[in-house]
Amino acid sequence: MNHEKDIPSTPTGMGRRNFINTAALAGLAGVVGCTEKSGTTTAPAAAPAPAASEHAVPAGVHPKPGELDPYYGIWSSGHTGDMRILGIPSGRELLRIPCFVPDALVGWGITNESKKIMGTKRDGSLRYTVGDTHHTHASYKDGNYDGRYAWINDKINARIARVRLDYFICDKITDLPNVQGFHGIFPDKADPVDPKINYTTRVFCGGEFSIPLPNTGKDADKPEKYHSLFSCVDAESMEVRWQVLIDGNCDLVASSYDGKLAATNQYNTEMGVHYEDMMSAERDACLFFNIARVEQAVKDGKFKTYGDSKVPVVDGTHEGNKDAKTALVAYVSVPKNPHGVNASPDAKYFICAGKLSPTATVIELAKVLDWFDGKLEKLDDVIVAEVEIGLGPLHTAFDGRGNAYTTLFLDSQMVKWNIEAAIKFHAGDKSAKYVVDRLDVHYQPGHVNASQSETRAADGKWLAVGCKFSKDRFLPVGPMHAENEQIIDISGDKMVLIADHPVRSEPHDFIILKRDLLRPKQIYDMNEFPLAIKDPKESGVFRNGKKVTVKITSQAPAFSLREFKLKKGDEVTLILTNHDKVEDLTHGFAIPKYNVQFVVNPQETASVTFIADQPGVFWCYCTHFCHALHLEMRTRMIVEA
Ligand code: RUQ
Ligand code: CUA
Ligand code: CA
Repeated sequence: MNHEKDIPSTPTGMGRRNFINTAALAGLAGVVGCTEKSGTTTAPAAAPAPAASEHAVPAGVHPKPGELDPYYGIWSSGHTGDMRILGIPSGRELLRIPCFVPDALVGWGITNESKKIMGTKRDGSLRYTVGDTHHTHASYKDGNYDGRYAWINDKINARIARVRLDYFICDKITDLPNVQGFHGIFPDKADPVDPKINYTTRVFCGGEFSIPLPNTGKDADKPEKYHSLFSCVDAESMEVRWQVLIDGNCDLVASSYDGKLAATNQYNTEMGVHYEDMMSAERDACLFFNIARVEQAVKDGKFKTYGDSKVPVVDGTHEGNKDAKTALVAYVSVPKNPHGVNASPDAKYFICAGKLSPTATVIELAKVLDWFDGKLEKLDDVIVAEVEIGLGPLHTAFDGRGNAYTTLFLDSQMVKWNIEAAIKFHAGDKSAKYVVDRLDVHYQPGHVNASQSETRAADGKWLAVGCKFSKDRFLPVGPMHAENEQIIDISGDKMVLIADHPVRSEPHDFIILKRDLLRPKQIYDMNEFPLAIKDPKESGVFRNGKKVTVKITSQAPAFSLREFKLKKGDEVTLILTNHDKVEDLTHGFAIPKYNVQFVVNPQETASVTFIADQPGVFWCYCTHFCHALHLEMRTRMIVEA
């Protein structure tokens, strides 16, 4: 650190910066809602944030026309319920992948193929049309992304979706049984037992809201019945492998590089069912799951099931886990209502941010394993640092050079701090200056991630900060504001704010990965679609009583059928295969008054089923501009009365 003089030493005895107790929560709520930025804090004077204009914009931030971004960003979208793909560092949005919610552009929730993935009720309508995606992570191999899959949560309906990263489409959605408020998600990075499996085979999911188990409506007033489940989903089959019943709740999730440990931070050890109750204790917990032991317990038949679910549920409660040598779960005490648990790229530490405590807690994984082995007597000794970093710390990213970057929601700042220095400070060396830099962001950051952050290949180039409030940073467009994702250059000692970009509300977590880790295909393989119409000559109307199949192909600028005839009341399944093989040659298919619209990408097949209940002539037309004769690309659907 060559700029130590600029940075004040770690503050001690800052009254306002001590743990925020319940009495201070009114103030917390105020700061969230108002435009004033932590004006009352006596924050350790951060080095003044340089105005972006003082710095030359490094080459490559805004790609020149035709240039590509060096990184993909995989973004959650919050309550728009989709996944977004961005180019980083430009922040250009390239794609939205509908997962949990319908999407008119591509016909997600309209085609039979997408409805099958989303799930339907008996009458064929969608089970759910809302979603809330917060956390997305991609599959690993050898500690880095392998470009197979990404997973994303739906907090509202406790579903996990998988996205294939070859085609950037959602291919499976699984319900987590007996879970409400499914929040954090993290794939494992290796198998705890078989060292040959050095890639993701499990995805861990945290259930945030405790509910009575089973949730029958009878036990609302029996606190002892309320529990949360930590779930493990098979990465390939997407079936729920097992769940762990815990005391308190889960929030976010992390996994270790050796596959032996997964963790969840927990803000409601109080098991409060009212807002105030959840903040009554000074400390909460970060739970560590011993994955090999959990799976052994399942194998040994030491589990229960709840309600209709067949998923084995093992006992991870305090009561059942007192003896370290047999414990499945370790409850590590961390300060008040922690948020975020993040794994450092050197594979040594998990970091829990304090949220209602101005601290970050560093937990050494080797010591957690020692505790499980009976070699460490006091579980508290797994904590190697608990240091003050600023107000409202939430999420942490890493640069691969030993530094952590934590969002300070209340301070509207990013703080860069050095993990080994923090450990030294905690051990008693008060001269260890662990805070390296502070930078104001705009405003109130929630999530943060750095390029390749939670991989062994963390490269310390870019930091993206998900600011929850944009306030005055963009042209005003009425009451609903875009959020502000800020791009910060972290390649030097000081963080440098490079760019703002607006995002439609409201993304949470995201990852940033080198573009060559993904190998997307831009044309489908026709064989992936069982209904593919391989030869345009197979097109036609095929009747079986009232059930009618219409087979059509598209090839710019025409559909294979110029018209097709139906009778009122027919149950129609229309199958469309796009025979174009040219990259980017997508066609659309819309049927007026029938609420049908979808696209077929090159070599893709999609189908829709509907009742021909309105007689008349309906011009089905291509919605996706494909050719000079795009407007002429139509076919007549004639429904006879
Ligand atoms: S959690 S700030 Cu899902 Cu932090 Cu979003
Ligand atoms: Cu085909 Cu437009
Ligand atoms: Ca609490």
